[in-house]
Amino acid sequence: MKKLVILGSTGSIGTQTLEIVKDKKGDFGVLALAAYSNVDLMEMQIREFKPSFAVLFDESAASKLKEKVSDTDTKVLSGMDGLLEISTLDECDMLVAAMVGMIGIQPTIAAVKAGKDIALANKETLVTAGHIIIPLCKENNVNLYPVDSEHSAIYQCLKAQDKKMVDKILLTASGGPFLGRKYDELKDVSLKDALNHPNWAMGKKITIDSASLVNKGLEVIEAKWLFDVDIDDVEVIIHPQSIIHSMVQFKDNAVLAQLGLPDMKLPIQYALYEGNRQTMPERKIDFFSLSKLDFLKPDHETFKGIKLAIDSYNRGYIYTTVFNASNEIANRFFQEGRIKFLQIYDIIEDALTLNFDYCKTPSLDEILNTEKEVYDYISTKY
Ligand code: MN3
Repeated sequence: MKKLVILGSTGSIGTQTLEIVKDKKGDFGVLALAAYSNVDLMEMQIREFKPSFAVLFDESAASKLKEKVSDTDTKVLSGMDGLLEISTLDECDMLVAAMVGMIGIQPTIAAVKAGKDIALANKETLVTAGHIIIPLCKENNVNLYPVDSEHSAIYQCLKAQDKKMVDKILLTASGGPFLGRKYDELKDVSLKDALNHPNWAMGKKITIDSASLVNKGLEVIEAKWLFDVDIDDVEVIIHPQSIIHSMVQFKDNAVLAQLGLPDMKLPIQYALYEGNRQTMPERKIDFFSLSKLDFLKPDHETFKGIKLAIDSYNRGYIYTTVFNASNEIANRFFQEGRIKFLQIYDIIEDALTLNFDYCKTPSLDEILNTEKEVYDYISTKY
């Protein structure tokens, strides 16, 4: 039985991970669960999965939870200390890193240092600290299994292939709910419009990131780190039907693709089983009901998310933190109704004018300090 520590258990990936744990009875045990502040769902998960530990990052939510589950054997912890403690538990076999945002960096690094395999859904971690995490994984013989659907697809396409013969990673993108619109047509889009993703049911943050294509920008950098390719060798292809989850083009011009209906269960399950196939009860593709598959070039003038990500990466790794941190804040401000959709780009562009020339390969402390500096800068200005 593989013992899991799940960071972000109340989110979209976390709850689907627990569904798989339930379906595959006996294959997995839940050692610890962590979430930001959702007391009620965490209580239900504790009662159902009986973890030894549960963490709520928010202190007051954690004390509420502590009272509610005082009749159980689950020990309740809080804050970053709690996350770090459960990520390095001796009995842990795999860390499912599915928290949203840069909060996942420290626990993920701690788990890697403790030699834990990682199922990685928290792309922000790799985007901002890939230059630290990837070498650290090699050093500690840690396997990193991508949960992001595109990266799982690429991982599957690369299996049993000669990595030296990779020509290009072809990263597909649905284009989100605003596909086909021009810049001026996005001025007054609402939160509800942005959350109306055509194909994928996901958490709010990533759904908005998909609408701005910032998510795809983050995924380009994520692919660069996961598959050790040049960032220019990752090409984004808009594929509105989300049937092809990504492709790899080889130097003999062969292209391998992974297809499936848009369903995160497959990439999650594939990661939990360390890249081994298992049965899946969900729906299968009916090729005869697919009328066509479309492929389009991204409109970088309207959706600046990809370009901003690549530019920040090329300027020095610290700017991936600036890019990501400013987007996290802008994304939250948009959810709170404080800014308009297109201001997400303005805020990122504004943050990227800050000067952090001191570090091309920042340390963890420099990343965390820069994150804080960007948060403060944006919060006081907007
Ligand atoms: Mn994705």
